Amino acid sequence: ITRRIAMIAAAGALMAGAMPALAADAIKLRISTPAVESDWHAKMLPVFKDELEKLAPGQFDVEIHLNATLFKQGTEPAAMQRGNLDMAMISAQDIAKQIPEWSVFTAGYLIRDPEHQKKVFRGEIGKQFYRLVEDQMGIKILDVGYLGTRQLNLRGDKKIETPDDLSGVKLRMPGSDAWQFLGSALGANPVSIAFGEIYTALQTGVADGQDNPLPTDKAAKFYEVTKQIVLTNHLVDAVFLSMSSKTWDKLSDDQKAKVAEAAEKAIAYNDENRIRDEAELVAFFKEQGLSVYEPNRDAFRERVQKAYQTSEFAKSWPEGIVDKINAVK
Ligand code: KDO
Repeated sequence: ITRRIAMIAAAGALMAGAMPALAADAIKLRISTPAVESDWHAKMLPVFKDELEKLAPGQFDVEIHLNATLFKQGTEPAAMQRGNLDMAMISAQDIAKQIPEWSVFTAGYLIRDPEHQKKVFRGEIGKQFYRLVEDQMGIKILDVGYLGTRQLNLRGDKKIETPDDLSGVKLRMPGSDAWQFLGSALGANPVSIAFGEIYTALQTGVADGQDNPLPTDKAAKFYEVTKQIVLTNHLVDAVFLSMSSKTWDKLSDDQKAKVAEAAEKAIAYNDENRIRDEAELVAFFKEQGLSVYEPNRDAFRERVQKAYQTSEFAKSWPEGIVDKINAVK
């Protein structure tokens, strides 16, 4: 009997030894996002997967979950921190919940354009702020992606010139203090609703409007249930393609470099397409019958900047950070 047990054990060890060559041994990378399939930051995920497969064949098994089906919007950082999720595209607003300094990047009218955004986050300021996320949250930011410039999108047809015109408007914003604050800084009454519920909220009048970049308004078909887009340019928004440190730390140096390279390619794909789309989409929305126009942007900028400068958030910003961000050329 002892011999038979020894033989079975030896056979088991042999099988186990054969396993690493099989694909089952590939490192699983589960990504979760609320993004809809046709939006560019969703489309960049298969780009990431394909690039990684080219660079490191058979080493990774990238699994993409869209529409917040795996984790609810805003819960991705906690899921990565617990080790239940490998990757996500997180926002500055998500990070600011745990690292107050990060709220500086939730401020309207601070980052000027996509180029400024790239320079800020790929430069010294980015390094400093990414380190905080690594040290305090156990999340490794791979790269910054341009989500687009947020604009107001409303059901009603009352013309909006200044923040005062938004008084009483129920503006859907994502559910966190930093997002809600932006809604009130714009002059509206913010209501907290998850991304996946915006369409119905607009359709039924639970919300009078929402704010998102133009490519997202198109991808999620918000133009079907709204009448106007007010080009406030109030937030040059970012998504940070990130990985749980629990997963990152398992990778070899070579695998880390390949993941970073694939991430950069995916982000480049997102950014190029999104920037091109933003330039072309005004015409699309006009064809759909929406009125699209620029309000008095100076009035919005002044009100929003003042709201942030005098806010509780600003008290946690590192000394001189706004000037440093402004000075990035
Ligand atoms: C949104 O809910 O309005 C938002 O644009 C916020 C972003 O941070 C990001 O979560 C985005 O939704 C989703 O990726 C869906 O596009």
